[in-house]
Amino acid sequence: MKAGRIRRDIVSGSSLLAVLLLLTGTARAEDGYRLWLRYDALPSRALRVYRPHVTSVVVEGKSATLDAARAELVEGCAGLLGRSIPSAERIERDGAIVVGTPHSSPLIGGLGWARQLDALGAEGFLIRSVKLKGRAVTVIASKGEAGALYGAFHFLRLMQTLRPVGGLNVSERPRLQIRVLNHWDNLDGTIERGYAGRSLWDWKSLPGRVDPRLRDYARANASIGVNGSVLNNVNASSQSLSDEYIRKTAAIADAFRPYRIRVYLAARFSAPMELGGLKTADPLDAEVAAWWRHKAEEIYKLIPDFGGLLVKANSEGQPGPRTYGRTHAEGANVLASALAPHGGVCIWRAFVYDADKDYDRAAAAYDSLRPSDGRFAPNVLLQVKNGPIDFQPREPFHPLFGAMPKTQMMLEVQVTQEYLGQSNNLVFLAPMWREVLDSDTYAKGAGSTVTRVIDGSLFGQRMTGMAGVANTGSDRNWTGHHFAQSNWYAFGRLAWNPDTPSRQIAGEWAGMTFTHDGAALKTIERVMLGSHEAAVDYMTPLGLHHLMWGGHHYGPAPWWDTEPRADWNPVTYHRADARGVGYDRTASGSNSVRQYHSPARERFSNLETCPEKFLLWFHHVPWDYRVRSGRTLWDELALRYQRGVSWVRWADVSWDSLAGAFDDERHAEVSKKLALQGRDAAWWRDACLLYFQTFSKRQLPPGVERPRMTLEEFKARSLLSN
Ligand code: GCW
Repeated sequence: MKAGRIRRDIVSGSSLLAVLLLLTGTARAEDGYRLWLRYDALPSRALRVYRPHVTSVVVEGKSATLDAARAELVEGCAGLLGRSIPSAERIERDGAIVVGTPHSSPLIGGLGWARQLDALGAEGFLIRSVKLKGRAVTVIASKGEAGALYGAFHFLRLMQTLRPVGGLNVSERPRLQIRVLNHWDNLDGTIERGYAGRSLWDWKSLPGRVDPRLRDYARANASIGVNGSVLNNVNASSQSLSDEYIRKTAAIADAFRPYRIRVYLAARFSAPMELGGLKTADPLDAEVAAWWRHKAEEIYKLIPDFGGLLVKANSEGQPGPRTYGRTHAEGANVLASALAPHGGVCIWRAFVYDADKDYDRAAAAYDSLRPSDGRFAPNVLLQVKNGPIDFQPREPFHPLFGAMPKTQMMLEVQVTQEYLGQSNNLVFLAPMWREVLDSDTYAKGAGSTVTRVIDGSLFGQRMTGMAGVANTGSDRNWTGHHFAQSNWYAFGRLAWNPDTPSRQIAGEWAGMTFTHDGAALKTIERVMLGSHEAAVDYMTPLGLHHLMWGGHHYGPAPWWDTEPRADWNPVTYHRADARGVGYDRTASGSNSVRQYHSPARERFSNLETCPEKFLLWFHHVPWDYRVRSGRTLWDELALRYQRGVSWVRWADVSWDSLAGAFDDERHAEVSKKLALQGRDAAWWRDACLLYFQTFSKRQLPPGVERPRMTLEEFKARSLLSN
């Protein structure tokens, strides 16, 4: 008896050793590659609590997705709990984690949960602590395998964030159906607005060789519920739809499929001409329609779960239906009807603007798309950027939300930080996206939030979705800045549930990515949650927008007036003069405020009621106007810029205080980036204030530091090349 126990101890001791060796063997530098899916051993107090609840993983059935769920749980639980967790065929003891669908698993089929699971759909799941076969077990069940996989990741997240795993009764389902990353990746491997290396898709070696990294990309996405990737740039090359590239795309789709990521492609509207040799791409031309139909058939033959096509049309030089005098709806519908028999969707971007003389770019998309309301085919979604200009540090919500009740609308946010310090500035974007989601469009009275437009509850739209312009690349840590990973994470969490609070997202991510130490976590969360407001302060406070250097969009150039199009020049947007600063979009100006429903329209129109954060977006305001603080506009502007700079210093000191709380490697790398951010913030403040001062002719108020260079010096060199 005694000998037997000792022997067992030796056996379990040696398997523990094996796990430890395995962990050391696979332990690599803390380079950020593992993202939030780090499965290092939890603090010992957590181990004591969790270990009895997790003793084996029982995933009945075999399929690529079930295998993925099993592998993730076995590896994740072993890592987190510091001991090997076997995959078992059946429930043999307390603490089994039973995963699957009623179809794949007789154990789950026997629970009688079919009705509840049906209600949660193929991507939703239940996680419950129950007694099964006389044992205390945890069941992760879904109607579909995708839901089982999402449930597995959810369960791991509970442990990674030190939440209880006993007495569980979790019920989840995604609020939005299409949760898709848009990669602006070019076929030559470069990425438009990408700041983390080159494209993850190595087109040259596809389809023969598929980079194993794609599996980790898919895992990461599945862990946050992202279920689609548009692989190529919306400024699309026709080549992406060629036979050759469809075969390459199919290889990527194969790699993603176990993780339930569907691939989509961006389509160039004129592809029937460039690839098919047709004389026109007119959407009402029968040959053009046939070309798209055949193309769809060809794609679906190789990729049966292909998601669909994304189109940027008649925008920034892209071809589109307007070229042929057709509407956007006519353009979208020709692709949609080709995709419909296969269950695919056409996602049509609303980022369209013209260059009529004296027009207001903020009004353009609404004016050109709204007349098409009710004319789009049932499998078209209109993808609308959060604001009416272009992913600026802060914009009011896009007036198209709430303006097209008969059109299915998706929200597009930019995860890559084109206008927010790229991969040098720490800016956590969940609060920015929340601000838009929570905005009230008043389309059907108070409470008609953007969330309710896109989740379908306001207008009863059948298909729903959210897109994020991806920030991933070939950099070892995927996103350039370690904290930019949090924006990828936040995108997934908000697309799953657009009501998720920013604080929760920050806390989860930081806990999984950096540390379980409560005090350290609080500090990281505080830095994250204040970072967007701070960036707005040091870049474009009080509703200013589009002040950046042309071309690369990094750093300030409010003086810029040499772009061929006026609507690419900062001077068009700030309109500074001797009297004041800001864009009058009220009835006395461009009147684009008319596009908002009442009472938002009146609130924005009135200088007294306009939220201060949008003041200069909607109004041209005199330098001596008294803002709510009682200060003049000029003083307030200067102090906001200073506040942004001071915040970065505070963040830097806070970050320093975290030394030793986790690995030195990532700590040092973030420190370096914070130093750059400090430089950038001061640069923005100084360059903008010196420039605006040439109009305001006022002194900087006390508390604002003196610029370290002259305006001419700032104009002479771009921050990026500095
Ligand atoms: O933000 C702007 C970018 C362009 C981009 C465009 C768009 C893909 O500067 O690089 O083009 O938006 O969203 O289409």
